Amino acid sequence: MTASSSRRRPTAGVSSGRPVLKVVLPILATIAIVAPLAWLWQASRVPGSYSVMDMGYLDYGGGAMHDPAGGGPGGHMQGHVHHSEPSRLITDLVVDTARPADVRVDLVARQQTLTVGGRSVSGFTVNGTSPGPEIRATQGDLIEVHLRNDSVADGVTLHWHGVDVPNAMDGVAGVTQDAVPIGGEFTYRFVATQAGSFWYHSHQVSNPQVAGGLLGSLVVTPKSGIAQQVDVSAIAHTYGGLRTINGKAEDLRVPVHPGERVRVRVINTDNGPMTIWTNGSYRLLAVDGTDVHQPTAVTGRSVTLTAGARADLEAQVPGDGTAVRIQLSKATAVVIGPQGADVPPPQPDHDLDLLTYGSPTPLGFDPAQATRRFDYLVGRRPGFVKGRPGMWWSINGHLFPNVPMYVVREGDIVVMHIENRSGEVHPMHLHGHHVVVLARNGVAASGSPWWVDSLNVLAKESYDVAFVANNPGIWMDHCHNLKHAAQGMVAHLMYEGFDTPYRIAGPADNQPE
Ligand SMILES: [Cu+2]
Repeated sequence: MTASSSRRRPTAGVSSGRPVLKVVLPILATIAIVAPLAWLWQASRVPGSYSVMDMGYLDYGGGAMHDPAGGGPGGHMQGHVHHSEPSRLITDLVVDTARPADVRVDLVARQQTLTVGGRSVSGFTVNGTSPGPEIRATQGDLIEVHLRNDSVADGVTLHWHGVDVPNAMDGVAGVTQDAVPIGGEFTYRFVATQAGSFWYHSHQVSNPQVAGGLLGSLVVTPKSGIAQQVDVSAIAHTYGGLRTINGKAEDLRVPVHPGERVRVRVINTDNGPMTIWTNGSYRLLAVDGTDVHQPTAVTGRSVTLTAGARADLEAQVPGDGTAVRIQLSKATAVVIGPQGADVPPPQPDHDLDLLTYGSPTPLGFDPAQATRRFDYLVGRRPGFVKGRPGMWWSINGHLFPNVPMYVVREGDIVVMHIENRSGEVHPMHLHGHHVVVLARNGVAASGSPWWVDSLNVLAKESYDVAFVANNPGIWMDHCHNLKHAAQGMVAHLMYEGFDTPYRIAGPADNQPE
């Protein structure tokens, strides 16, 4: 029956229909493949100018939602928060304008050729050098930095890495300010509430500008001073493939008398983690500007310093006329004491584990009382970012810009689960806050509270971190391998009720990554 009817039909229709199908079917098949790709491509594109407030979708972390209609997984650029009350602009988030500055610094940014290790490298300077001048302040000081852009074509900003500044001073182009054009100026004012080792760098077109040396150190000492006789900063930076300390492709020699103690502030300004080790014993006094509680003497262990992170090491020069050698990689070292110690000591097989180093002391808040719990799951998958096809970093399965916008309220206790399923290491950096590590791979921290602003998350590792939402504004929460950030590994933490007048791209051509 079926056969005969199908045999009859051809005479009626197929002789004329077959050529049509031959044309239509491949077209339909092509559309079936291309249409979703075109949609994905379209969804990955970012407008010529946009607010970060419109990025991705709102993630309330299980906490209170101001406007349920505005939440949930939205699509492309659908995440804008609709407030029933007018939101405050982050430009209001500044220190007391009537308070005079205690430390005042003028910084001039220039785009120029650097000479590193006898080689010419195109880069950037601050006040004519790279790194720029070290800013030193005493805890509690109001620091005022006057930035002028002399010749950086793409514009510049200054971000105070590790300093929990008021949001309007965070220096992120397109989020907290416009990029400063050639001839333009910007004044940063913030109080150095925390003593420790920090650094500043541009957050406009940050990957080339930071790699090119638009950076410097910021050291805040306690009012009571420090216990060590010598205090030295060592900025580890790679210029055009050359490893340097404080801009020089050679060992940093610090003359110190036998028996004296020295504090070495190592600042990793590169995109990848570095390993530090010594020929003797040391104590790790502070991590990311926060003191370790009761740090013990360490021998035969290296310290891993992730991109953007700082480690304050204390070493004592032996009384026998030898020197201490602190390797900041195989190529460069800080040599403390008399001449000698010219041979790099062997690199230890094991790392100092900050999950267990030092002794516990109260955190000042209870993470078990968390009011928000977020996931920051880093993966890698094919797709489109900014209209370009490729293998891209994903956050909770989403590609930039359709990534989570983490929403908090002031006073929230926040727990974040960071998990790295991307196959590569990521230095995770939350602006405006320090987070404390609760656990790594599910193993609870048992040493000193391990406070960080830059966290080395290896492939297949997971971390649970916690913080108190005590610094309102809109804050980047991104990978500090700035190449990865430029590839879209950027999300934001926003406080409900705040908005920014600045735009990514736009007339100032703001490009924070
Ligand atoms: Cu990364």
